[in-house]
Amino acid sequence: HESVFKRLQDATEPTFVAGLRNAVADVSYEGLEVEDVLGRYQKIPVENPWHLGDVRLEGDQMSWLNDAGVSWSLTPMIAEGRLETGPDNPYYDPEIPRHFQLIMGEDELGDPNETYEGFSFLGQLYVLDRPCEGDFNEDGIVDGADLAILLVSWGPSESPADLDGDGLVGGSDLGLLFANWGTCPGDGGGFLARRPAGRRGPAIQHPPPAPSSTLGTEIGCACRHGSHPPNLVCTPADESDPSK
Ligand SMILES: [Ca+2]
Ligand SMILES: [Ca+2]
Repeated sequence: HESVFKRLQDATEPTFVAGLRNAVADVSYEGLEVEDVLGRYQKIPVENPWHLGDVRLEGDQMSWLNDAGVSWSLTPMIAEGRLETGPDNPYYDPEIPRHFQLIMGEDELGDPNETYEGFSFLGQLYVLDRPCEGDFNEDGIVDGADLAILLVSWGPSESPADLDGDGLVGGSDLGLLFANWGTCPGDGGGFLARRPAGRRGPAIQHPPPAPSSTLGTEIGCACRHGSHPPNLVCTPADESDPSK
């Protein structure tokens, strides 16, 4: 830990500090599972193909494969908050353990929450590139167009609009969509919201804009006070709303 603290002392870059603070703070990895860390990652910012890659699981073997085609094995130590690397890691140093330190997200007060965000490696943040929940038309923003798609699928459905996967497009999916309103990807909090504009998609706005007032109010009431599908009480406002 000595080297970590030395680097922490020397660190000035906010993202670096954020990553390291997770490493030294009392972060709970309870509930985090191997499946949660699988997927595609990107370093912020991406500067070369080593900064994009996938954490994969083939059989029992976890590995990292970057876009430069370089791969090394990982040993998941999820409960301890890290993926360990070994001698096949090009950065391997027998004197210094160089693992992927798992990073949990932060709430508005900067305290760790239970959302897995990515990992830090060699002091760099790699963020899990998770699909944008609620962005059904994949235009990089969750807005009225996506809401319209959800409303059309209301009821028992195998539509992608069934965000929580319970076989029903309903109020809980609506809640998830509103939770991601305007932002893509992420939860609108934590270091993800402070990251610079990425190579893909629009710059992340912080705080995310609220849903349009008319639409939001009507849908919100319908959602809170009854189980009626919102399209029974709401006009398709997003289509008639000139601001859309
Ligand atoms: Ca969209
Ligand atoms: Ca659902």
